[in-house]
Parts: sequence; structure tokens; C-alpha cells
Amino acid sequence: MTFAVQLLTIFPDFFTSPLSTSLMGKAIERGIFEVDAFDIREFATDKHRTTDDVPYGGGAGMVMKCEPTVAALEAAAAARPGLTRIYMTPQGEPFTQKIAQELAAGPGMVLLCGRYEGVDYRVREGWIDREICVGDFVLTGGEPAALVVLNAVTRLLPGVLGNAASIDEESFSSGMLEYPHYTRPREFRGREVPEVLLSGHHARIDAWRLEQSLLRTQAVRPDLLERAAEEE
Ligand code: JA8
Repeated sequence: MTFAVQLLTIFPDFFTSPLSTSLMGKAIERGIFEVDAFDIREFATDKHRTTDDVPYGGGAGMVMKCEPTVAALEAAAAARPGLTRIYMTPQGEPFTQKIAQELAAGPGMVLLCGRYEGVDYRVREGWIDREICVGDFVLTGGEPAALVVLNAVTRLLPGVLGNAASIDEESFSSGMLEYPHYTRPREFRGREVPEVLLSGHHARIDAWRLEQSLLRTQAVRPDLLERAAEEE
């Protein structure tokens, strides 16, 4: 079964180029997954096609209105029922490789992208299954966050990547950062490839790589090691 992705946005053009290039474009061409964009503005019924309004209670910014947003969600559900409905927001659960794996199990996902101060809270309560945050920073809208989720999930679908081995050896699947990688030449502008990698001694190479992973993880992401220890 084809994995289905529905994008709900007031800027559908945002996704055109990323979806047509490279691995994702090829996977769509080959029918591994399909992407449908729903322009939320087209579901606004007033003459100005209004999608946002001032917040009740006052304050800065605008809030995306219930009616067009829910109409777009309902049109998406009519076209493809049963998909996981996801709202991109800094208030969501942190996106991880584990969540990417859960979503890749199918059948697909609806990615709702907000702008301004986000969507009316009633949309989140009534029409959303999961709220996801791609990092502790603020974007101008949910679109770049949706691209991150789309990319991380679809690369896990069978047939998107060349070989399965390259999927689970990576950072976050092992719970540690990757060791350094090198290719030819042996020396570049005075910088040498570590001798052990030229030795052909596979046990020593594995031990070196494990040590490098540990050192880098300790230095940059000690939280990953603490999490691994807790899970033991
Ligand atoms: C934002 Br506006 C807006 C909407 C969604 C997201 S997800 C994130 N990190 N920032 C900003």
C-alpha cells in the first residue's frame, strides 16, 4: 500500500521544490508514497478568503480560524480516511527517530502547518491526533517543520533508500553520535586519515569507532548517554 501524506498549508508552493528533487522525488515517481497538498485558503468561504483573525482576549499576532482549517482537515479525511493527523507546533512532543519509525509503519499522515500564533485551540482538541515539535526554536510557520517530518519518515519506507544497513547503523538508532568518516586521499593539505583505518585490522577499527562515538557523544550530547543508561 502506498504511504499517503497530506499537507495542509496556506503556502502549498513551499513544498514544490523539496518534493521534486533527489530521493523524495524519485520515491514519489516510483509510487512508494504520495503527497497531496490542501491549500487552507481555498476552504475559506468569505469573499476575502480569510484564514486568520485577531485573538480573543487581545494580544499580538493572529490566530488561524477554525472554519477553513477544519474544512481542509475534513476534505483531507474524505480523500484518505484514517491517517494520523499531526499539528506542527513548538508546543508538541519532541520529534525523534522513534516517532519517525512509528509513523513510517503507516498508513500515512496529515501534516497541519500553522502560521502566526498557530491555529485556534479547538482545532487541536477536536481534529488532531498528535502534536510534534522539531526543535526548541521558533520558525515563521509549520511548513519547514512538516518538511523535516516528511523527510525523516519517508526515507524509512521500504525501497526509498538503497540498502537497509545504512538505516540502522546511524546516529539515534544506536543511541550515540556517529564516528568520523574519511575517504581518499590519505592526506589532504597536511591532514592525515587516522592510521587505524588503513590497518585492515577490523577488530581495532571497530574499537576505534566505538571509542570515537562515545567521546563525541559525551562531549556534545551527554543527554543521549544518560537516556541510554536509563533504558538499561
Ligand atoms: C513553528 Br508559526 C509556527 C508554526 C509551527 C512551528 S514548529 C516550530 N519549531 N516553530 C512556528
